[in-house]
Amino acid sequence: MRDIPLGFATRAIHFGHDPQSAQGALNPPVHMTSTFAFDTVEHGAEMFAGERQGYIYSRVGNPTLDVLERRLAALEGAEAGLATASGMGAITSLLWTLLSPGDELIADETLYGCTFAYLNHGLAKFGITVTHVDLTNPENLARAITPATRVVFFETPANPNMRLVDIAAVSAIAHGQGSHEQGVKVVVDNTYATPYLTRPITLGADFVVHSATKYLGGHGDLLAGMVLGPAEDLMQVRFFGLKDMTGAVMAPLTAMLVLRGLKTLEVRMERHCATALTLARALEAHPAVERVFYPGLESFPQYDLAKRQMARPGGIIAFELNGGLAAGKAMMDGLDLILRAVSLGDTESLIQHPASMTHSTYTPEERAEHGITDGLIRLSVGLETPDDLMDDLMRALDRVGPARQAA
Ligand code: 3LM
Repeated sequence: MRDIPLGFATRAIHFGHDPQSAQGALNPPVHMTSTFAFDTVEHGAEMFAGERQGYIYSRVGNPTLDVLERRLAALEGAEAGLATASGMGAITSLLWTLLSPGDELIADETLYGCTFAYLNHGLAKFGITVTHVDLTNPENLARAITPATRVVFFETPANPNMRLVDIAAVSAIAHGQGSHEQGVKVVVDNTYATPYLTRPITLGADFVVHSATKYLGGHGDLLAGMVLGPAEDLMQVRFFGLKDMTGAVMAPLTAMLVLRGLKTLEVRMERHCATALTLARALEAHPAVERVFYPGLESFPQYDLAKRQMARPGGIIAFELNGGLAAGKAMMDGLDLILRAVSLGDTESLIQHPASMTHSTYTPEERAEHGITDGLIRLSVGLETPDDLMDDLMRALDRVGPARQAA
């Protein structure tokens, strides 16, 4: 191997698999097995005791998942990775490992709906204090950390309103001020950005979680999650959080599909981002649109941070119409090509209404407090011909009016 670092796409295609170890097969074999036979009883016992390397049972490890875990770790700049059955499986397996009753978790104000529910309705039930802090100003974290704080958790960009958090600034504060002897761990949900746009661990974060259901898989045909972080910590997540607490294990066939998705992550993200910027500009110029939240627009409140922290501004746009929710519903129902569906990061463009769909796990009061307005619309820009998406969107907007002036 060359000793100069390999590029992102090269790692996404090759890292962690040598065809010569698999009879020349370009793709890693899919190990469809639940269990693994031991040479001798003694070897099996040594593996259980952690004194011998090897596979035991696919809830603990599987060679196909291994390739994916090592490959995504290489893309995120992490020591190790862990594959899970879904994004929620990744978040729950990690946090059940890091937290105990009496501990505090500090989270940003805006989070994906089921993450919010898990923290506030789940963890909180088991004696863990969940405190929401506006992390768009990192100084707020310095004021909020207490001796009980163990974890800081955020998304950037956040689902669904696109707010950003400065990963380097928040990590510096978390690591400098945690009075707990083990320090405050920073966990970043990197689902929206993907490692192609942002690598939180290289900016100081301790762990990254993903819904690999989204851009990493990329084709809307699977549910998957990933945790990335220090190898020793991930061993604990594997042998406790995943093995005993959630059992949220990724299937080998899913690992193969995520590996296939990763191969084209760079070219897909380039196209998602280019089309999203074009659509965001057109939305901003349309008289029916009140506000557009897209990190690539000069009007975006954190435009400078976006330029510093993201290689490109991403493939998701959030916006509100002048006519509020009623106009938004009429506009979404008027679309012919863009599909009304939750999820994101797929080849198909998907549009949805967070308040009644992905973020309906919040009460209306909670949504108001956490920056999720009723009129907000989320568009995940797909890989269709950009002009077709533009036509569909503009036609639907013109119908709810006021229409654009003829050129
Ligand atoms: C959605 N999001 O449409 P899974 N973290 C983030 C996410 O966006 C998601 C998860 C974790 C959506 C799913 S809503 C019913 C559909 C930032 C998922 C959870 O467990 O793989 O779905 O990931 O916004």
